[in-house]
Amino acid sequence: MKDKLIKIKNTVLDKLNTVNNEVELKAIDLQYFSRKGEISELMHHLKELSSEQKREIGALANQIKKELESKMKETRSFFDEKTNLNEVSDITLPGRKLKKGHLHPITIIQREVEDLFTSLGFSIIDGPELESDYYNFSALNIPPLHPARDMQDTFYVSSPDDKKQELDLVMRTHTSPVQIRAMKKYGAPLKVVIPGRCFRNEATDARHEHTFYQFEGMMIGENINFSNLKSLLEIVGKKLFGEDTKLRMRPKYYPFVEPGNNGEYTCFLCGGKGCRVCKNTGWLEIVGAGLIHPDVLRAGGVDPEKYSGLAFGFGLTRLAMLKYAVNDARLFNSGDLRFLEQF
Ligand code: FA5
Repeated sequence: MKDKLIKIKNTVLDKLNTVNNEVELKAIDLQYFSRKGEISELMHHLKELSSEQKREIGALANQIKKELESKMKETRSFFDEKTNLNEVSDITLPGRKLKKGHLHPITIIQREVEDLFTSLGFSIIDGPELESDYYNFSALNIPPLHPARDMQDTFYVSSPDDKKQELDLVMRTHTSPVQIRAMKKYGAPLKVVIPGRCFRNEATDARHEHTFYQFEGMMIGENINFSNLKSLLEIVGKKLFGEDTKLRMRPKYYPFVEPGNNGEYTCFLCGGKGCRVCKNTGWLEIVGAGLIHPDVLRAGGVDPEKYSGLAFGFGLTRLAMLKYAVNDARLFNSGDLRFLEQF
């Protein structure tokens, strides 16, 4: 009888593990668990046993019965759940539309400018956002205590090894430090663009964010001169703002270029007549640029006697503001979907 009980147990467990539907489950229920089922039948024969056997086999029979009933209950609730699910899903209903993500406006404009420069043979490279004081300032001719540091105050960070708190790491204030890194890594001649995020300690307003994007470019070769810079910036202006766009270059001091200048384009909105966007000047200040200072070439390991270079830096955030007529730079990092969903 003990063997029979164990055989029934194994058979029922096998069947419950492979049962496919409720009809098959019902059949198992009838065959084994009903009043006239195989388990009840077997229990019936208990009375024929000696009292000692009754105690032993009875206990085993009860334990097996409990175990099988619990497995039966579990299997039944599995099918019940399945049925419930089937009841609530109406396959004729139209599907729920999944919201599609899209590119951030600054990414859109970054890709547009990248496409232009790759078509002109430039490579796109990257650099660290947490930069050394040396690359961000000193190697670019901005030594400690140089007044140009005031224009680009930033967030100074101490590294765990910086026991003396020398604060030699900074959140980079511009993409220009990558000029030095690129020269050191690739040498000359070189044609690269460097899009990236920058940080400054600003009293923020509609035109100044603490976190913003720049787009740097540099070209080094033999006989690179100011005409190369001018024609390159002209091409960019026409691509970004239309064929009629004109460029004017006015002197501006940047310690890492000589001569340095500010590139301005005729306002794309009024065509140079003067309007709200260009503050009635007809011109939009878009890019800082110049010929790379010999000291900077040297810091990058490039011989200024043999090579010369040009460099420029656009504010991508400002470009996006102009292109999409956004009146506050702070909106780009706000994470506000009412703003972002418009692009
Ligand atoms: C620079 O950062 C230079 N590295 C650019 C450069 C590169 C000059 C190569 C010469 C050669 P400037 O500080 O002017 O320059 O910043 C360049 C642009 O970054 C600005 O014209 C502006 O569009 C953008 N910018 C600067 N600060 C902010 C800010 N707080 N918020 C938004 N955009 C900013």
